[in-house]
Amino acid sequence: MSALLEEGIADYSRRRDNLVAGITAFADWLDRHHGLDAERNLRMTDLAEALRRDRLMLAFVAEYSRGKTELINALFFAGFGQRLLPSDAGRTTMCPTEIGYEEGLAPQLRLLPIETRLRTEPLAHFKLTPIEWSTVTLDPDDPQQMHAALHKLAESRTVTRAEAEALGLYNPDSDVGAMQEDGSGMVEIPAWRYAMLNFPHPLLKAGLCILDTPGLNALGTEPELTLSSIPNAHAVFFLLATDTGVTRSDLDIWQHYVHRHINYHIAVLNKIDMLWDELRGELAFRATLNKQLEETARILKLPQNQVFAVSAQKALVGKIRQDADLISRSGIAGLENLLSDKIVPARREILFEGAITQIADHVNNERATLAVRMREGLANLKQLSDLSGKNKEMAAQLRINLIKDKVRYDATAEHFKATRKAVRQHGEQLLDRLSESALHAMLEEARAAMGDSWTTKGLIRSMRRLSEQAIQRFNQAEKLSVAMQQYLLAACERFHKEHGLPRMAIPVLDLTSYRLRMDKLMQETQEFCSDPSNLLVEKHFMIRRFYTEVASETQKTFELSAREAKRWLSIALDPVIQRIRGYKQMLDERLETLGRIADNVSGVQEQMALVKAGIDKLRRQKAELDEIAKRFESLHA
Ligand SMILES: Nc1nc2c(ncn2[C@@H]2O[C@H](COP(=O)(O)OP(=O)(O)OP(=O)(O)O)[C@@H](O)[C@H]2O)c(=O)[nH]1
Ligand SMILES: [Mg+2]
Repeated sequence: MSALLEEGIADYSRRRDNLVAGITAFADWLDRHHGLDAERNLRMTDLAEALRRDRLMLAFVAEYSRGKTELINALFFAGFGQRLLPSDAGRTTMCPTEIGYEEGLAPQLRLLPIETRLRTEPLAHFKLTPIEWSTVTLDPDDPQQMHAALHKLAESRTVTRAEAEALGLYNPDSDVGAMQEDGSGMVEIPAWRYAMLNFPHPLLKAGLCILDTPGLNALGTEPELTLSSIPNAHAVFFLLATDTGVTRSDLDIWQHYVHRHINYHIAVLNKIDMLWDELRGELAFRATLNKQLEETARILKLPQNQVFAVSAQKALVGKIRQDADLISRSGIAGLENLLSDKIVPARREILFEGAITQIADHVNNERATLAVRMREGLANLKQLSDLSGKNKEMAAQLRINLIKDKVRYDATAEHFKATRKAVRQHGEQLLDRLSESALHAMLEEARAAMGDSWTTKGLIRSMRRLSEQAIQRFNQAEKLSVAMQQYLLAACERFHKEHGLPRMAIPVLDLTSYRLRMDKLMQETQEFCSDPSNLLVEKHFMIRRFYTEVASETQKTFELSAREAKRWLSIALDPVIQRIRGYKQMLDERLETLGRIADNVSGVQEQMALVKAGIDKLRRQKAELDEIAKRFESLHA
């Protein structure tokens, strides 16, 4: 692993840890000065936990034998001194492989048997059900053992055509999305459906997650890859080989599985060592390579700076032999720099900006509230010092004025109750739109319609209807989310305009990323439904499988948006309510002070001392909070 990449990842982990520490410090401050309630505490922990669990997902997609696995070996696992993941001529990686690290889980390879394809549950379900997987423990100190164990990723089995067909892995009418028959009626199929490699590598520990995929034939058979994993990856590496150029099936994969999604794409022209030719010299090599690079960028419609030329194999060999010249000629540094300078920082920005903004708003609201209280305390002090030596009728008059202020303020506070109610009602409706039971009813209806339908057309019609209904529900939820945020903003503006309280930051509920997911899903479904090859009667199996994944992905998106909305609802009103309470308390205190003086219960000096002590306490709180705010500011840098 390059020093730069290592540094980039280490910096990422460090900043993430600092952020988590900052959040904890703020939660502690709230606890000491407000008595942090259980719910708020939970929210802070949630935010910290979400940061800790964040994953940066890189997917490697290409036709078979382009060198995906070799590149992963070279980029991440050369330190083992050998080829760790199986990479060989012809089809090698037989099942999609997710490589990452989950804390608390021993190094291991988990494999999902291919027979699970006979069942209706989506892949997401199996991922949550460890018992369905076959597990091999790995010993990171023993590269031989690891190498042997990882060979399972290349395992295949031979079954009859009927068996392969039942598994949805063989289709006599099409060679897309299926395995080939060998002429004797037998079909070679993968032994495993999916693999998860848990491994304590520094990059993986820092939150990097890699998805290695098999070539074209296998991509089409697992809709979760095409509907969820690949579109949701943070970056997709698409590989080509110099010896084959851009073939028809390369283009098929690029167009169907990569380019149409909005993630960040990198094309990698691999195996440049095949162009190395001692007899032709460096210049001729460069010329040929540049021509191929330009051609690739043009065909794939990618900017040149997103197309890289490497030799994964020579990079791996160079790293294992510590041959600096070979490493340099392999071109791997270009990709490593891209990861460390662009992909990792971009992800970090999104993640950090989101979390920091959220927490910084919260801190700033607290700071503003403290400032208001201090300002009012000082005004109170001034008024008291003006009072000293004057008669107590003066105190009574001041008190009457203050009561008028308070009546006005109470009216605004009362008005806010209506806002609160409206926001809550909208929130409930929103959650109802996205609720599991609502979706469940829709899915059941679609499932029943599909069950009754004997024709492919009927199946397709039900699926289309389902996707339209789902997006309609999502639209309604999004509208409600906009409306409730507007209510809240209007209410805050009133406190500002009528009572001179500083404006405050309201937490933002942003469902855009989920809307994009829904739009994409809708588009995928429409395309699937209008693809003539899916209208064949034999494709019932495929349609049902596709349906299961659409349902699962919709469910996931609804669930995530609902969770986001719930979180928003639980925090959105908080800052305003805190502010209302704080201001009211302060008005009450001033009234009480004036009351005591007017009623001769206490002297002006005595009250002034009390108010001063109060201000000192606020100053100390503010100093602590300023320190915490500084921590967050330094994270922005
Ligand atoms: N000459 C040369 N061969 C390479 C290079 N990269 C990979 N190969 C070879 O190409 C073959 C295929 O590599 P893999 O890494 O298995 O390819 P893959 O894309 O993972 O293929 P599947 O797993 O089947 O989808 C292997 O024999 C590699 O050693 C390279 O840069 N140069
Ligand atoms: Mg492979």
